[in-house]
Amino acid sequence: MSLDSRSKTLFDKSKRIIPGGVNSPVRAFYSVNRTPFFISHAKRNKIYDVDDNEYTDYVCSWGPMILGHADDRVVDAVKKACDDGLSFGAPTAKEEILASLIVDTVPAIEKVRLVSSGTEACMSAIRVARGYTGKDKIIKFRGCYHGHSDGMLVKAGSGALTGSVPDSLGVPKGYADDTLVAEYNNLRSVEELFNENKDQVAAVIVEPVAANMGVVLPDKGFLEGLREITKKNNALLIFDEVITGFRLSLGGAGEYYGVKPDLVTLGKIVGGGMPLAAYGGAKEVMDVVAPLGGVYQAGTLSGNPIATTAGIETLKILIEENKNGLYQRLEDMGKHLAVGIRFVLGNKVHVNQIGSLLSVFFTDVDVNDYETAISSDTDKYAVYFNAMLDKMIYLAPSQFEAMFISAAHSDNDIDDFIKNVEEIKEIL
Ligand code: KE4
Repeated sequence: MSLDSRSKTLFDKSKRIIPGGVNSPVRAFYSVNRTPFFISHAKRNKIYDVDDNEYTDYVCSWGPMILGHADDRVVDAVKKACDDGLSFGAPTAKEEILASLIVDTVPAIEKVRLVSSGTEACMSAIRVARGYTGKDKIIKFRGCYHGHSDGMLVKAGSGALTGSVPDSLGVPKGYADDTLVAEYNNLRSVEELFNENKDQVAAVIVEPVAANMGVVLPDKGFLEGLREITKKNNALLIFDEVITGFRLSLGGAGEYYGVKPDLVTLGKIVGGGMPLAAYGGAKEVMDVVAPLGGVYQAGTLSGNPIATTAGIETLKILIEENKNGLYQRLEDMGKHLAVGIRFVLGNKVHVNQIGSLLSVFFTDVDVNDYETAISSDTDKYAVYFNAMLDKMIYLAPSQFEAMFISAAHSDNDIDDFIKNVEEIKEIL
């Protein structure tokens, strides 16, 4: 991309009136030292910038586009829905239809509330846990990201880690005091926090597969251990499935690993790319939510008719395609890609992969927790990112994010990816 590209012009203009020129930090490409591209459109597995460059997309809008971009069936339904109005601020049948699809596919969810972002889903689930248990403290894991609500920006992952600013300015000390930080894949660190904060912990919130320090898989028994420890301490277990929900399997990580949390947060795929997320869980827990119970949560655009249309169509397609082996095909492509990258790059990298979710870490150690994840060479990752972008392959512009494969990708894309990695391996 030439430096005097339309993207550069747009970036310069945007920087004057939008902080950092972007509406979400990781899009600024700051950790890969490159002017970010501005997108004009996308279709299936391809994304196009304003300079008419075509890339094969392995970001997929950070997960929502599991069907591929601009799926005709979803777009047609959304276009049709627009003719009936964009927002009412009153209940519609579509909210019940989407809620039913979620309840029927996510094992732990008996009741669900629709919101507008993953951040809002996590923030609300945490408030429900506090309201239900009457306790204040929350245990999260270093490197896990649960959106940008104040209490969660403590040793967070994703953009907060990318900018190596795990904590955030503007978070009052009091908020941080009620957020306890454990180590992912380290049950003892969780037990120690419970022992040091007897009867004060409302919940443990975890990404069942961490994907915001790069993809880090749960050790065998880790999730089961969290279930046991939270039960023993009368605390709730919250699975933040904003990324893994409908990604690892139709029922998400809870179904994949056979562990049933008390609350689940969903985002990304559940809205089909529109601003829609959700939180839900056991009826007894969710019944504390207003107007039924005393935990307040609200939203002008919650359950928006256009966003619910995109979510309904997306979930209906996933449910149907699941019968035709969609998730197996996504897993096969993920495995094919991981094996190919490992073969070409050897011990230059460590690749973690599960289903259609994977990360390439530039480190020679196994990555199974926060410490080993941050041992990666982020400068080397930036070289890899730029070299692959020059090969028209778009990856997450950060070592601490994930790669996503969609149903619109093919084995030819995977073979092409591996061929390109082979061509650049000398500089890695
Ligand atoms: P949103 O508020 O961005 O919809 O969701 C927050 C969130 C919550 N939980 C998990 C596990 C998440 O991964 C996220 C958001 N993911 C990041 C990418 N890792 C969104 C991309 C961005 O921040 O621009």
